[in-house]
Amino acid sequence: MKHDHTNNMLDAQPDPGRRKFLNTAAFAGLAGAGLSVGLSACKQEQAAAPAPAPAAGSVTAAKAGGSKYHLAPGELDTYYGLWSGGHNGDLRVLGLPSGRELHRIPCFVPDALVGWGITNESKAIMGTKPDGSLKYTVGDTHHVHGSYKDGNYDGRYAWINDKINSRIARIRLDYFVCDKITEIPNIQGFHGIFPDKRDPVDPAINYTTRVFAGAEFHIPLPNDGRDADNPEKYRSLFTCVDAETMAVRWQVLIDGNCDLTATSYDGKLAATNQYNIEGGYHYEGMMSSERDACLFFNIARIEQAVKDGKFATYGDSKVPVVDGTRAANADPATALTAYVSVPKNPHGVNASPDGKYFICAGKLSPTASVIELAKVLDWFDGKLDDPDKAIVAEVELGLGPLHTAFDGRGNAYTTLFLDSQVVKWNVDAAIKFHNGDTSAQYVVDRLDVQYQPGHLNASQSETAFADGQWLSVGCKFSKDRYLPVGPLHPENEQLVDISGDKMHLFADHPVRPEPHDFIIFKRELLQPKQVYSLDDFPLAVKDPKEGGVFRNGNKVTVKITSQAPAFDPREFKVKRGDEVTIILTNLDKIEDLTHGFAVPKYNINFIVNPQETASVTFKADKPGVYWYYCSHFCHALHLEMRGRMIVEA
Ligand code: K7E
Ligand code: RUQ
Ligand code: CUA
Ligand code: CA
Repeated sequence: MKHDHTNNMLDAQPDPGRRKFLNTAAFAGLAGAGLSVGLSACKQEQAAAPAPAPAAGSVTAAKAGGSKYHLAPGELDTYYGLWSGGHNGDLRVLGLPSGRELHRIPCFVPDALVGWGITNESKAIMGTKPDGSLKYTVGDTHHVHGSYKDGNYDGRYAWINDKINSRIARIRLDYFVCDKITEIPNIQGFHGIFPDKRDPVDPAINYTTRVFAGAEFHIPLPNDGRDADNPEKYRSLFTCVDAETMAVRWQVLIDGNCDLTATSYDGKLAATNQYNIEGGYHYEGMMSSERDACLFFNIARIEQAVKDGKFATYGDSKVPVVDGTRAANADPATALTAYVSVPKNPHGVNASPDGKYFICAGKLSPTASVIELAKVLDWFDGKLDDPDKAIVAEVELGLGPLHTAFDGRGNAYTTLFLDSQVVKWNVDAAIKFHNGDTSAQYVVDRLDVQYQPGHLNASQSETAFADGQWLSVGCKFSKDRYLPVGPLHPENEQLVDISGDKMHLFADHPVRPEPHDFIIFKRELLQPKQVYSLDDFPLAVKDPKEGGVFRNGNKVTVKITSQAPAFDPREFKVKRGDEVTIILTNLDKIEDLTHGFAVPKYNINFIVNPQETASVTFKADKPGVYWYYCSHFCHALHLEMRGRMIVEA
């Protein structure tokens, strides 16, 4: 691909020697080059830059005992990272700056460690077919975002999308568990997701009450086999889900498609970037137009339209669908939507922490578009004659710009997939440059990353409290950066110190494929609980005396408690053909004292954390003796923690 560097970017171009080398890459040579580039950059930076001033949660505060970039044993990370797990279908918790993976939270797919998809409780959240089996066992998570209060994360929830089956999951951040999953009707390819940050009507509600969802794939509506070959019937919808009930509140019928999603700090606007306004079935069609769009939604007007009954429904779904198509929304006075045109096939729309701009990057255009939200509102108010006039800058950054993060000091950081770079640029300078001041040097710095970055995010970047300390870059290809482990490579999450003027790459963190988006925030924003309360579980067996076998015809309930190193009861009998439900409560109260419950040959294994209750139901179809045993190491007598299930012939 040819690239014409027309503006001041030459100053900030990467070393041409290295780029040439990459293009002619021999594997062995590449390894050496990557390593030496990393090390020499590191040395220069350390020699040149004075240590930044200490601040709570800052780079320097993290160093305490060890070096600036290394946590000594026993030191805790200063930031949490919530990572999507891609088609693992999970959500991961990383500690930063160490990059250590601390936890995986299963949501859309079964997980053998905790018994997700095995226990009745998790199956009820995941969704089952009439025969009780799981409705889906695959997932594809891309984007994770937290709930807000006063412009910052409030530590209540995180939400994550499932692209493959159009599901949205909520994670409780007190226990780090998924507590609800909703399948969104009428759509396919649910990709972008973003919580709102404030109510557009009631300013007292300065916290998240809605979550927005963008549908990437257009499908015939209704999708019942009728109109598969009629392009006119192919539609995409933008969806609003209630943050508390997780019910779908409403949907908007749009032209084109959705990709990623962003919300404004005042609660008035949500937006999605669109790359397929052409309605193409194949990539040639999807990239035939020179411009696509960033589509804005006027939330208060949409909700008024729903109240006024101006909606349709589709198929079996009762969800109200309002009309957000271009034709129906040409009059700003009543428009529910505004289509701002942006260059070819954008990927990513991100809200700046000052609340002023959404930035849309065009992956097939070397540019980013800066859209001023006040001007979008002006258009809705009839004060601006063309929504495209809300674009206050459209500047060239490099090849394949995807996602943008912020440091809270007026700078944006955009990944360049094709250039394998992160470019740091100044938003105000970009606006000046766009307005004709060609001396405005908006590119501040460039950093080569290894390799092909997709998402990136900076600490606190998606809040009004972006702190400009760390930038993590999700490199889709790690190539030579780790010991080879066969054909499947880990991805490379590179951590960059952005506390100074220059970006400083200082660590590679391998992650199991294949995360997309993530958020990074200060650890003090979460107050996780480490022991459950028995009262959280309606089925809890609160006292060992309540345990035992309870028969109702051929339905048998077995109530069991665990206290290291024994289950109580230690044995029970059922009859062949019984439908057995085991309810297990862990009465241990000590932090970190988790037990497992494994039953050979019955495909049962799950854990109960301190004071947690879980249940499983199965058919006792194999007579014999089955030792149920604790599968989670808990005690010196952990191996002895077992009992007999006797299935009588
Ligand atoms: Cu957020 Cu990977 Cu789904 Cu961009 S997407 S890279
Ligand atoms: S036993 S501490 Cu399975 Cu050797 Cu484990
Ligand atoms: Cu209980 Cu191991
Ligand atoms: Ca397009």
